[in-house]
Formats: sequence, structure tokens, C-alpha cells
Amino acid sequence: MDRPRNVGAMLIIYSVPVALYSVKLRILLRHKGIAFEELPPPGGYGSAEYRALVPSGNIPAMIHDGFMLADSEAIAEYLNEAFPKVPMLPDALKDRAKAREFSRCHDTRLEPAVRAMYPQVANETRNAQAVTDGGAAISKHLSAVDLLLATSPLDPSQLWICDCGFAVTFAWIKAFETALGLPVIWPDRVREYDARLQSFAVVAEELAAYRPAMNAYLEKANPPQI
Ligand SMILES: N[C@@H](CCC(=O)N[C@@H](CS)C(=O)NCC(=O)O)C(=O)O
Repeated sequence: MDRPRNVGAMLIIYSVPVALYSVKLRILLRHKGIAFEELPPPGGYGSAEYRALVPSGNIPAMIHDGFMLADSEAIAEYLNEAFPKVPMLPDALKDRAKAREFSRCHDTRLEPAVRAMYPQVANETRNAQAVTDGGAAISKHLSAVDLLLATSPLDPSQLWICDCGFAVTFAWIKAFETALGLPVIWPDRVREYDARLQSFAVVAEELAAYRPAMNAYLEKANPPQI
């Protein structure tokens, strides 16, 4: 299935091809079947023109019928309420709170530890100790994810907002294992969770569509050709 697209749609997502948090949002948009148009930030990433529209300068940002919102989690929760047909937060108060706790575990801890590896991608300037330390930090966060999964009340047959970020961040961790030799310990339950996420067609399709952007970013990880 192609990504839902509708030129002239009233929902615009500003993004750049490699942006991880845009993948998180596009999984949600696919799952809900919401038509949208993805555009590069007007004036370019980091430009004054973009900041005039999106004061944080953050990517992704959304404009829905003239309403601007930034930060993927705020956008995801807004879209979940604006397009309620396919709910992606549980009904029960405490389950919903646990889903949000799990989202924050991704956005504020696991993903920042993975992001810290981006400066190590370039082969020429890679620091072996930083890669070792980064692998240990990511493994520590994966063991916290393991504990959260062990007591999670969320129905595993459904795709929730909190799952979308993990799906793409796990793809980056695996890519860094191969490209940088990142040493990561995956708890069994986290591996099973990753496999379960990829069994959702919308997740597998979005990750497949994103793969060329990941590969382009990872080109500099290879030693120079002699
Ligand atoms: N917590 C944010 C993180 C998004 C993020 O860090 N985006 C990066 C690009 S991938 C960005 O916009 N950085 C520039 C900035 O924050 O000024 C979210 O969920 O949207």
C-alpha cells in the first residue's frame, strides 16, 4: 500500500527524509489511514523562515487546517483525537497513563541514547570508546524497556502511539550494530517486541520506505574506497 497522500490535503507534515520522529508519525498516519502531504521545511531546516512558522524549529511539525503543532508526541495525541476512528491510546485511564509512560521512555531516554551515536557514524572520525560506551548506554535502556514490557497492561494485538517510535529506533540500533559494530544486549522480550511491531503491515511498509534514507545517511560509515 502506498503511503496515504493527497496533494492539497489540509494536513501538512514538515519533515526531512532522515528524520526519525517523522517515521514515528508516518506509522501512525498509515495506521489511521490519514491523508497528508509531507513538505520540506519552508526556507530549509534551521531557517528563520521555518522558525517564523514553527518557533521551536523542530521537525516534524504539523499544520492541520491552519493549526500548527510541533513535537511528535503532541502531534500524535492531537491526531489520535482529531481522527478517532482507529484509536491508538487505550480507553482505561491507567492503561492510557502506562502507554504515555512507555512513549516517554522512548522519546526521553532510549532515542536520545541512540541519537548520541550519530557523531560516531563517520568512519574517519569514529571513536571506538564512544561506540563501546554508547552500546552500554543503549543496552541499559533496553533492559528498562524489558521491565516495562514485562508488566505492560497494553493489548499486544493492537498498535499504540507508544509503539511507533520504538519501531524506528530499533531499526536504527540494528543498523548501527552492523555499520558501527555497536555492542548491544537485546533482552529476549525486547527482541520479541520488535518482531511483533514489524508484524504490523503499516510498520513494515513504513520502515521499508524509510530504508533508502537510512542507507544514504550510513554511507559515511564505510571506510573510504582505495
Ligand atoms: N522530541 C521531538 C524530537 C524531534 C527532533 O529532535 N527533531 C530534530 C530533527 S530529527 C530537530 O528538529 N532538531 C532541531 C531542533 O530541535 O532545533 C519530537 O518528538 O518531535
